[in-house]
Amino acid sequence: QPAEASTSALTFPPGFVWGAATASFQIEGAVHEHGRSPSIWDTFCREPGAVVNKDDGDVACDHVHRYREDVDLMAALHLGAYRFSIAWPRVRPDGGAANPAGLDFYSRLVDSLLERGITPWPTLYHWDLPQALEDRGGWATRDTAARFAEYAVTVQEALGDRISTWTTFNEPWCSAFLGYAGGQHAPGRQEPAAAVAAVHHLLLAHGLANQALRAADPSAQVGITLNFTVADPADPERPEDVDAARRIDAVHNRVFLDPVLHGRYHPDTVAAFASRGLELPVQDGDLETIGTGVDFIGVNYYHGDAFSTLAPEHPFQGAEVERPTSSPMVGAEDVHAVPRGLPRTAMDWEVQPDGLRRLLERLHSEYTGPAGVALYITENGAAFDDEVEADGSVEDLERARYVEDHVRAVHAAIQAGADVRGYFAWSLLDNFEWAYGYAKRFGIVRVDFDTLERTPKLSALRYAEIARTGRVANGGSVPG
Ligand code: GBH
Repeated sequence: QPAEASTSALTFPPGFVWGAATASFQIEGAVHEHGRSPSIWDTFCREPGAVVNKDDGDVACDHVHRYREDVDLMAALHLGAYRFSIAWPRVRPDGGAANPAGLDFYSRLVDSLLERGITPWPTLYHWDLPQALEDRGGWATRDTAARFAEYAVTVQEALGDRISTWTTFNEPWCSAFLGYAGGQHAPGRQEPAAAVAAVHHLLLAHGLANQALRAADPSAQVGITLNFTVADPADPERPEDVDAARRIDAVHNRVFLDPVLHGRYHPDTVAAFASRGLELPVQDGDLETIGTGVDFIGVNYYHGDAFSTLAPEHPFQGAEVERPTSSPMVGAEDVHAVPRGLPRTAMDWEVQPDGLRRLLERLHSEYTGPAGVALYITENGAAFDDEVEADGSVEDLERARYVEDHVRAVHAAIQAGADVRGYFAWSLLDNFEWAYGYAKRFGIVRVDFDTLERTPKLSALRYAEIARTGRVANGGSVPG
């Protein structure tokens, strides 16, 4: 194991943030407590065939009742920050009036983090839209953006005195395209026109909330987290594949990057949607609102892909769900992800740390650098089939290596000049992995879903050393 044997270490800049991330619906449970109303995920879980094993979020990690224990765990792991999300249906049930009991939970969570010197990093939306708002059209409806801005103000008023950094949305790509076009995620609609409308309304909601948060606290840092795919042509010599990668970039990455950072939609994105006869519902002034400056872009990176217009002989395996779904790649439905022979995780996602370095360098040079906007890795991690030893420990060497290899890739991007200021491991805990239910484990901490007992895995202990020292062993060249 030459990586571990090496004596040299890579040192991160002082102040670099080391954290871990979770999301409300994936860990909280307590879905009926203190006035929380159903979200689109509560409904979707009851849809036949939508979630593996018919799993739901009713108990999840029971974090609402165990948050103190979880915060203790974070402190033991030397985490400097904790990225969590706030459940809109807990704070404004049915999208209606503010609910003090729901807000109080987050207030207590924030206080216990601060008591242990852990910076709270809240995200306002990680996919749990109040069902009542979906019943009125959800993100396909413009009004939802205005409702979101009201909700953001409610949270700001309750927590703003203790929060320095806000993230408006987590991965609006998933909300729009998996939720409204592909149907893999709640609300499970398969209407490309609704997905394109959702893109614009999610962005508008981000812009309105960004303005409201800044007006309430001019010193607050506000950003948005996007999920990226690093799109390579499967065969760089094949013009159709080069074009396929360009179109995936347009409908996956540029679709949110350009409006947020350049105040316009990229022509490739507009063209991709137009190829399906679809148009973004832009009204006067929207792009100015959406383009209101941000302080950072949160980067969620799991894997890249090689793309081709030719179907691969051995395609990636999708979710083992029974419900029929469609392509989420509106305007690029003819494009296939082609396995390259790289190692894969339990999600069947290719492990390619160097994709993260390339992504960060590209974002910095093309989008964030020129605007003076910082980058944070807000999610990175992997599902593997963990084995529990007789003594209850989990020696998840693959996950530990995944994290360390990606941390080294972040270091390389910083060396190349990218302004990256933090890294959050996904996830603190094994949790409800959306359409895969509890069947896929991303935690650096194991959760026994019968006893709800938490046990740090080897990956947690190794990550804690990185967080404590701000250094990672120099593993030599980054593979992939
Ligand atoms: C993140 O999303 C989520 O923020 C988090 O809640 C989740 O638990 C975590 O990652 C692990 O899944 O095959 O065309 O559907 C995952 C982002 C975006 C990664 C879609 C896989 C597949 C593209 N995902 N991508 S497609």
